[in-house]
Amino acid sequence: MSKGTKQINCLGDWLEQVEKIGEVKHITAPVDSDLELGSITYMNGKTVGGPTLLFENIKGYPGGRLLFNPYGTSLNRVAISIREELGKTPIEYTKILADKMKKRIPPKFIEAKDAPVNQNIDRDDKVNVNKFPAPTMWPRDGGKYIGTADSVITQDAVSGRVNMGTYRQMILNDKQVGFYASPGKDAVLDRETWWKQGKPAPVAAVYGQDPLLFLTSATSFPKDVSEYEFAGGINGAPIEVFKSDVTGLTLPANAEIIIEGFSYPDKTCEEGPFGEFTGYYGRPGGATPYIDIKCIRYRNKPIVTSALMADYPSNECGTMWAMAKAAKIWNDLDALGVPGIKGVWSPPEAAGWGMTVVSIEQRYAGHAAQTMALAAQCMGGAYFTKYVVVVDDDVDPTNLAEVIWAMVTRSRPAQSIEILRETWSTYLDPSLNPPEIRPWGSKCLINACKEFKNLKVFSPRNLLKKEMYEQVCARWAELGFEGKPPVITTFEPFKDAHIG
Ligand SMILES: Cc1cc2nc3c(=O)[nH]c(=O)nc-3n(C[C@H](O)[C@H](O)[C@H](O)COP(=O)(O)O)c2cc1C
Ligand SMILES: [Mn+2]
Repeated sequence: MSKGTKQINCLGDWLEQVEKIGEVKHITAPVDSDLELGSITYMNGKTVGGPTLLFENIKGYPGGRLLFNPYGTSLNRVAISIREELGKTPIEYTKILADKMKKRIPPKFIEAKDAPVNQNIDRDDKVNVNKFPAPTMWPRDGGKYIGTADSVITQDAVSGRVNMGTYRQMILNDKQVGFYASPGKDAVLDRETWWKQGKPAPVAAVYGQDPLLFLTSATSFPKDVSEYEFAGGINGAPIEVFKSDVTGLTLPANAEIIIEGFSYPDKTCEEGPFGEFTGYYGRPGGATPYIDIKCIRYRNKPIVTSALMADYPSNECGTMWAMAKAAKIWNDLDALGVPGIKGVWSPPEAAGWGMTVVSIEQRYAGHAAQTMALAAQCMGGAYFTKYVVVVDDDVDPTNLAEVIWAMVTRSRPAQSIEILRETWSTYLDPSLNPPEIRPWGSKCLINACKEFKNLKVFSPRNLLKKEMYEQVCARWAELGFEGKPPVITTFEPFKDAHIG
């Protein structure tokens, strides 16, 4: 955290800072949780960089508050979450986040009684998850979703490692919520470790957490390390936690709401459908484990966080998800020793995680092909992603227009494209039909770099001479243009290039 800026410990601290930059819109008019909350969020999301919405008057939930799409498409709100100053480029933030992800700080345990989330504790008969506002977002949704922008906490029964992941929860009744998780995710592997021992799996879901915990929950970190440690590393200080007397789980002390209970292998519910991050309803509703809630902890006047899944730009699987994924892939490529990586991006336009772009300074024959193969299958990049594009370092991977231009001018489809088959995907991919073939996916790898073996004969780019660019910049106002001249960073390399 930079000097003079208050440390963020909870959602309230984060909101205070986001409020200062004018990116929280308070909605005090009465709004219905049934479709209206979601529709307003979808329409607000159409403005790229628009505010997060704090609903303060939800019909049927007196005093209830709900924060919809904390991140959306705002780079500023990601910057605040990763404790950075505003004003940097997406690639600069991605690199900063990648570096911060390399640090790990274990959480700090405090007494349960000192945890703000324990201001109110409802146990057993008193449990009623319906006291908190939860939206039905889309017309075909199977029910009200209380958990979307959440952190679900599970533990490996054997190693004891505590996991945090973002998983959806549909309300079934006052004391039960669905627990949908895709195959291969840590929460699925964790719950199976308990079930294998013949025990119920302890599970907690946090609504209204520090958005940094939401970011780390939504990122694919190594399976044997707790996300608490990565969150601490990014935070620059340990995350405050306490040990639950109900499930034994390690829970975030400063959350707004935590539900906790147990999940059983032989107890399932009809869950979904749910309008998902792809912009489509996922698989038809199906048998899903659920959480039997034993305890609900909450602050006074808590805020529920919610994520709308939609087509871009209204998708909460947007800038945050894209940047966290890109940062993780960058670190994975570094760890594998791939040289010359200039930038990694996962365009939020591509359903958050559908595409990866890596820019490299090509150093040797096969470098580009190697980069795209590893970016496609490393832990940070393998899930769902269908298109992996590698571009040269004069192309900004965060600028889709530049990426597409590189694809059409530098790749040769017959030579530059590889297909990977039967890869890690999801039941939520609408293109996998009939649905029985899910969750296997495939990936298209596109080498959109200038062919390394033909670099010497590759047509030079039309580039400005640096001196002429600077001259025009200096005369910009005199020439009658308003505002600043465009920023251009790549120039004609030959000083004495003959013009005319
Ligand atoms: C808003 C949002 C909602 C998500 N919902 C789900 C979900 O319902 N099921 C799922 O399997 N993954 C979901 N994900 C993706 C996982 O959170 C993500 O893959 C994460 O890395 C899982 O972490 P883990 O494997 O450490 O538990 C969601 C991600 C976001 C950003
Ligand atoms: Mn994990």
